[in-house]
Amino acid sequence: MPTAFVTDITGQDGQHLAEFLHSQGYHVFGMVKGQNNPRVEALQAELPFVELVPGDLADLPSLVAALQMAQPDEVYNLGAISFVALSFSQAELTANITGLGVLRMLEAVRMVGGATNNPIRFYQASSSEMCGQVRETPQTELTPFHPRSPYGCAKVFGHDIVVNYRESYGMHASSGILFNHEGPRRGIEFVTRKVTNAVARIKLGLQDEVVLGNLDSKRDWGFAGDYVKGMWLMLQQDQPDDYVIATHESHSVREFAEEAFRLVNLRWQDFVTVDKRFSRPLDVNYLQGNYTKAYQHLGWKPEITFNRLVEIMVTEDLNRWKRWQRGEHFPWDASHHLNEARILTRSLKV
Ligand code: GDR
Repeated sequence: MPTAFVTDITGQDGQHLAEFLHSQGYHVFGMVKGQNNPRVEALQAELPFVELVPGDLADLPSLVAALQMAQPDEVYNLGAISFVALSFSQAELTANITGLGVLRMLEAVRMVGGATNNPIRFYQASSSEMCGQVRETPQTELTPFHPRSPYGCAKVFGHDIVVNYRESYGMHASSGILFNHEGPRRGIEFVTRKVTNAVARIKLGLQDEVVLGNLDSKRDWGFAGDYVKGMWLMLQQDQPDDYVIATHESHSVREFAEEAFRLVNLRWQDFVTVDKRFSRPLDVNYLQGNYTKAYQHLGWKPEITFNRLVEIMVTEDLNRWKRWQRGEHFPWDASHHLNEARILTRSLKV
C-alpha cells in the first residue's frame, strides 16, 4: 500500500486530496498543527481513514519527526498562510510559513529519505499568484513571475527552492502552478464561497446584503476536486516537473456574483455592495491559465465548468442553511467549522 503525507490536511485541498488518495488505495497521513486544533475533530469525523500526525511548517524538527513516523512514498506540501489579503498584514508570518516552510519540508524529506537517491516524491502547491501582474496571457509555466502580495512573493520563493533542490540534489520534486480552485469546502474568506454562502442566506431571508471589494478582478476558477488529481499525476511521472493546472477561462468577481444570484432568481445588483475594506493595497487583476502541458504530459484536464462550479457551490450552501433552519445538526464539517462559527457571531462581516 503506497503511503502519502499531506500538510494542511484540514484545508479544502487537503480534504479533496485525502479522499482521492484513499480511493487510489493509499494510506494517508495528515499533518495538523497546534494544540486543541478545532478542525481536527471535524476532520476525523469526515475522513476517518486519515492518520493524523502533529507538525508545524515553522518547526523543522517536528517535520522530521512527522516524516519519520509516516515513512511516506509521497509528500504533498499544501500548507501555507493561503489568504492573500491577510498576507499584507502578516507579511513576516507569511514569508516564514508559505515561503521558508517549503525549504524546511524539503530539508525534512532529505533528512528522512537520504541525501542521495531519495525515494520520497515531493509535491509543492505553487500558485497563479506568482504570475501577479501578468506579462503575457494566458499564463504558462514559462511566464515570468511578478507577484503582487507578500503571499505571492513567498510562493515564488517556495517555487524556486523546489526547482533548486530538484536540480541540486536530484530530488523528485514537482510544483503545480494551480490557478484558483473552489468548491463547497472553500473557506468563507475567499470570494467565491463568500458569495455563494451569502446568496443562500439572502435567498432564505437570513441576510440582507453581501459586501465585497474589487468586482473587476478576473480569475481562472476551477473545481478543487479536479485539481487534486493533477497533483497526484505529477508524482506518478518518471521525471519531476512544473505544471499549470487551470481551466483556460477567466471571469470577473462581478460575473461570479451575477451567476450565483441568477441561480436563485435574484439580481446581484440588489444585494452586492462595495466597500474598500475588502480591497487590497495591490491586487492581481487578470489571471488565465494555459494547461496544455498538463494535458499533454499528464492527460489532465478540468471536468467541471464555471457555471457548474457556481451551481454546485450555491446548491450546497442552500442545503446547509436549509438544514440549519430546520434545526438539524449544524454542518460542523472540517473546513467550515471555524468560518461558520465566525459568521454566526459576526453576521458575515468576513
Ligand atoms: P485569491 O482568492 O486572492 O485569488 O487567491 P480570493 O478569493 O481571496 O480573491 C479573488 C479576487 O476577488 C477579489 N475580491 C474579494 N476577495 C475576497 N477574498 N473577499 C472579498 O470580499 C472580495 N471582493 C473582491 C480579490 O480582490 C481578488 O482579486 C486564492 C487563494 O486560494 C490563494 O491561496 C491561491 O494561491 C490562489 O487563489 C490561486
